[in-house]
Amino acid sequence: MEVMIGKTKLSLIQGDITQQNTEAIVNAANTSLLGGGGVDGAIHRVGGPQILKECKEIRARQGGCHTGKAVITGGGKLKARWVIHTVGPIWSGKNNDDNLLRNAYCNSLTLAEEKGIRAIAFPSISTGAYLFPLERAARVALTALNDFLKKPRCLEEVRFVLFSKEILKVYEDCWKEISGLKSKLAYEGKVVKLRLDELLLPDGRKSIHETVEHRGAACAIPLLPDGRVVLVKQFRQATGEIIYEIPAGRLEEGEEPQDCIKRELMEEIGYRAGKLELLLFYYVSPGFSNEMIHIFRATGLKEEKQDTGEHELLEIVTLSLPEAFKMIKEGKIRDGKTILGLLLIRSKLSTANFWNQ
Ligand code: AR6
Repeated sequence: MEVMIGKTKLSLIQGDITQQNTEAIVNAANTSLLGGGGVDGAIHRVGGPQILKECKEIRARQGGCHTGKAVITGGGKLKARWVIHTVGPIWSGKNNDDNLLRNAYCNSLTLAEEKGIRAIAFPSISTGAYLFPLERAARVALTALNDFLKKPRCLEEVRFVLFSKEILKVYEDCWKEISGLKSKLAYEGKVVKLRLDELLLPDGRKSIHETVEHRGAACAIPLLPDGRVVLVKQFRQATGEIIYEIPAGRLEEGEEPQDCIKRELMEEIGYRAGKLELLLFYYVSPGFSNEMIHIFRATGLKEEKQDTGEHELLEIVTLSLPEAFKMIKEGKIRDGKTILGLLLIRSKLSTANFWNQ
């Protein structure tokens, strides 16, 4: 079976992993990296002693390979130029088995990407000597791949090489289930969209994941020449209370964070920033939203005529930094980006080079 996932071809075939002509093949290794039975034994047998020699060098450097991690060696006499050795979990029936198996696939794919590898072949990791239930392993493997390929990648082909007709059928049926999963936009508003994605869980049940899509935002700590900071105070419908915040705004379609915050500084507090430095960017709540915020430090502020637009209900508050830090401590400033931004400024004030601490 062959299908395209974005620009990457997924092939599911019956065969022997040692005979694949892909640029890399993946070995279902163990933590010692010293070889074993099954796929591992076959790869070392066909690839010759060079692979074991390189595995021993890796052992000398880092002492083997933890479960879920991956390392790379040359392919010795194999057709494949590279062998990625990963260690799947030994089935224990605990929830973490799924995570570790997922990690084995994700770390192998990431390593392949880092090496610029275009085509890679996987066996069915953990489902032989390590006794991971086959259907469950197929769900974890194919879901991990499907999720990995949601971002643009340079991989052109990912091939699963399954040892028997029966194993191939399990993987094919599992792919049919995954490709039938639905995703729908439940709500499209001015500020957010709500997307509902059907997910296939390792035990075969389906669940719905709710994602709040948001274009992202930019904010800034505006520092006046005398060291005071300018905040805004306003009633927030979502919290039902008045909140202190640094100036911030939602990105417009295609807008750069820097341009967004320049505009917001003018609109919210009536200042033009002479200098904007990016301090940090972070996901606000990755459990359910893709919103990312960029935090800047704004200095060289020049007062301009305030262009309030929709912001007429804002009250501008100017505080010394010690006053602002005290308000954080007392729980009076409780907006995440404001706390994070102010604490960053505080660290920068007290150390010459914040990031090299
Ligand atoms: N090509 C493709 N698939 C194969 C091949 C092959 N040449 N040989 C076996 N399989 P296993 P694990 C299938 O036991 O469960 C080793 O001793 C096999 O039918 O190789 O991750 C290591 O050193 C099964 O479906 O890997 C570890 O100690 C799948 O590959 C331990 O086994 C995986 O079986 C790892 O166990």
